Amino acid sequence: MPEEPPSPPPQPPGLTPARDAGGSGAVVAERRRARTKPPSLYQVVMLNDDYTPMEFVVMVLQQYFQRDADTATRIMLKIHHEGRGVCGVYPKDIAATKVELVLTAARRDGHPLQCIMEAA
Ligand code: TYC
Repeated sequence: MPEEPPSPPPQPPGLTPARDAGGSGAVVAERRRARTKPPSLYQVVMLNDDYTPMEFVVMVLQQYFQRDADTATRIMLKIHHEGRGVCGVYPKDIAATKVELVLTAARRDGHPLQCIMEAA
């Protein structure tokens, strides 16, 4: 019965055996570009309105975006004065979850706060 040819040894990710250019039988590993791309990032943006209390926005920034009180206040005031502000930058599914959490909390408390995500 014919025997199977031996399979090449497994390679760590990112490495591939090079051709035996020198004919010496030596096998070297070449580095390849990693096949996985980093996840695309989205910024979660909050929009100003005339009705949502400032304290609620500061609480949202602290609770859902892990901002300390000073940073949360600064971001809230930026939104208040400029119309919009970035709460944070995240991979797509995390950004979508944060938008959902903010909108749910705002509607629960009866505020018209708007929160969107956009490609960073
Ligand atoms: N403009 C609101 C007020 O004066 C405060 C506010 C800030 C609302 C940021 C929304 O995303 C917002 N009460």
